[in-house]
Amino acid sequence: MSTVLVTGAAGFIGSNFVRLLIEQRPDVSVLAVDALTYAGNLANLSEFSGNESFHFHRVDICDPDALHPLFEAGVDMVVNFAAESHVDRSIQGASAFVQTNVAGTQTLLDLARQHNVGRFLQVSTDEVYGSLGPEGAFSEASPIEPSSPYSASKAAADFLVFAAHKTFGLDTVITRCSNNYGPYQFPEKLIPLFVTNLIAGEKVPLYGDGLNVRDWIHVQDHCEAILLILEKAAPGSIYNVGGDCEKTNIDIARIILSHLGHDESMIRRVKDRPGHDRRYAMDFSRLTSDLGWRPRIEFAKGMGDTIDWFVNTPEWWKTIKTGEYLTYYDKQYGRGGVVGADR
Ligand code: NAD
Ligand code: TDX
Repeated sequence: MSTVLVTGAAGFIGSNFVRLLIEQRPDVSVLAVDALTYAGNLANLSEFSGNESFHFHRVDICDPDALHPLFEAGVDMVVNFAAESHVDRSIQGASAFVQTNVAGTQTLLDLARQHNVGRFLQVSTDEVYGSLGPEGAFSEASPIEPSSPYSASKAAADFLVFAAHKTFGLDTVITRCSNNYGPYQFPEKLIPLFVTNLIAGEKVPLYGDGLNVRDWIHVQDHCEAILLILEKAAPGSIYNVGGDCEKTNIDIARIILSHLGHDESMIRRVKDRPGHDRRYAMDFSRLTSDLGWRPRIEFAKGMGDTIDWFVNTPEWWKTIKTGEYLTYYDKQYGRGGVVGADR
């Protein structure tokens, strides 16, 4: 049985990836690690509590002493989702982003090297490439030109991962994906914020002219790409992952408004985000030609299902809005414990 250490496992994409691993790889033991910052929610992983191939540890990726025993017990692969992930928060203050996204990634790289980990997958983002004009798409050869403190910290981490490969021969791979949507996304991000506001009868804040473009991918497609790259990519490789689905923010707002039976009077125009990247688009042809991956979930269906998930799972996001979710760890598992069977 191989052990995969998944960091940031209680977040949006990390928890969806844990679900995929447990469903599709019964021979894998999942070592889930998360510091449970405001963005980490144990409810995202509660269905695995008691599952023999799942173990949760509340650990900060910047803490080598806490991580050491986990690596010592034997880790075959690391998938690093742990990050401060929200651009607006990075504009308010960058230090947590530098700490977790840069220093935390280096801490994991050092431990992976010391403990002969077989593969280290860094979950990166399209935002490291900066912003596009109206034409073209980012390829893996595009210059790294991040705009926000968030994307700058993710770019720094990418360079450190690549350096660990080149200098020390660590087997690393980097994935750079576009904007994800789907269940369990924290309701500070565009889609879950707009959906949950509207369900609660509140207006939705649209930044600037609403014409910024993002490429949207369902989180399940992203997770399937990560698993494929984890298992099949060549050491040192970098892969773009995209949804082939460009939408302006006003398009997204209109889709959500119409699905929930509202009109545009529920849009509140607000001041633009400073340094707001205008457009992202991904050329992921390398991933298609090398490993045969393409996104499978059609956007209209994926968005409809996602909006319905938030409509049908109000207890999930309401406990986030009230802050109650922050008490789950202490309530359910006590302090410093392991969730799931002992290793
Ligand atoms: P998220 O904010 O929902 O989850 C991040 C998780 O990391 C949380 O559970 C949080 O508690 C944990 N974490 C934060 N600091 C930590 C630390 N120091 N130690 C341990 N755990 C810590 O983010 P997400 O949207 O799931 O993104 C996951 C990864 O994917 C990030 O690296 C992000 O940069 C990348 N990414 C996200 C998107 C997207 O659209 N959401 C797109 C491309 C790439
Ligand atoms: O209230 C809002 N109003 C609004 O107009 C919010 C939260 C966002 N927006 C706009 C800003 C962006 O153009 O919507 C777009 C999407 O915003 P976010 O959901 O904050 O995502 P983005 O900034 O594009 O970054 C996301 O995709 C890449 C993730 O948060 C990153 O972690 C990932 O790397």
